Amino acid sequence: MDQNRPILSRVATSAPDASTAIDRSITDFPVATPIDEDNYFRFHKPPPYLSQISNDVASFINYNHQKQRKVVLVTSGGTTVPLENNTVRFIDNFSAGTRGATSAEYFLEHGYSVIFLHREFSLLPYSRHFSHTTNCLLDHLKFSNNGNNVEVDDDLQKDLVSVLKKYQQVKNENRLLLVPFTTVHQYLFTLKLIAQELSVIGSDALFYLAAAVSDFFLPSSRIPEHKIQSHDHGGKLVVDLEPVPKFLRRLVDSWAPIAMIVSFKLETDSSILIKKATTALERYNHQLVIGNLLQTRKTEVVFVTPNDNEWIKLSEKDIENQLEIESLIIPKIVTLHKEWIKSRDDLVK
Ligand code: PAZ
Repeated sequence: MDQNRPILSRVATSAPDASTAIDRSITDFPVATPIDEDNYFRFHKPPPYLSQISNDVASFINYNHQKQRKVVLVTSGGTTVPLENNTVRFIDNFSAGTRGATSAEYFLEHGYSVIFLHREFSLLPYSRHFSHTTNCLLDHLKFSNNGNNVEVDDDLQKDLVSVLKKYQQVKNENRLLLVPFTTVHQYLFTLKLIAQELSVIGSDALFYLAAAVSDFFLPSSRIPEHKIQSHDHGGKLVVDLEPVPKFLRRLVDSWAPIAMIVSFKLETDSSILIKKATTALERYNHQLVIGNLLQTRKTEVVFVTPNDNEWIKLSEKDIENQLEIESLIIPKIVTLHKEWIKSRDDLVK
């Protein structure tokens, strides 16, 4: 048998069947008001580990600010909505965290320090190159020294050396902080906390919100403690969810009012993408919405600003050369962030 043959069937079960993809043309929920914020954070218990994250984030920001580095918060991966307190079942979404993990690497290459708020066990910067689905490391190792040591195959040496060098440098310079979440609830509490910590560095902070955050959730007052039994409701499970308050407006207005904020808008229907992205920009009053379609998100995105829609697309050649679209997105954002900082500085002169 061929030793190098992968043991994983390389089919993509998460690729959507367009005809069954969801249609999100329904009207958006109202933005969160200070009262919604108050109620949400008052009636839901904060995750027990929040104070530890607070310390880690505060010292990371402080250290990097002293080094005069800009700090970007990259959110990545999908949030879950638990249906039970002792969670056996939960609602999830498709996001693997590719956009977030890839973007984080390009921000690091551009000198930023990165707080990576990610779904636990989703893709991470650097290690993503050798994840179980892309390039399983075990498939590229061989024994040496009579089976007492292992070596990496020649074909992976170059890539591994290059990724490892970047990873170690970033670690040595203390420029990457990984902060996990699983549920939408943990995500919101942690986002608020990090935003408030980042407000200390004003316009040097950048928010790059690429996580796929649930639109619906089950309030804690209605979550059963134990596993729902199949006979509980006459054999049927009817789930009645509430809309997640739209906290982006609170982030812009109150949590980090001087930072630059970039959000993503995902749709499946190309005919509504620009309209939804433009509406988001108007409602939340931030600096940039990047629109993308589920089906083409790895090869094209659109930058939607108050005056302009600019498409960024990989060419056939780029795709052949395995160029990542984030290598085109991030330099543009770095430029916009510089302009943002300058405009804020000019305001106070
Ligand atoms: O994680 P991934 O690379 O598979 O997908 C990235 C994405 C589509 C979740 C992201 O680009 C995005 O659009 N995030 C925002 C989703 C939303 O509209 O809430």
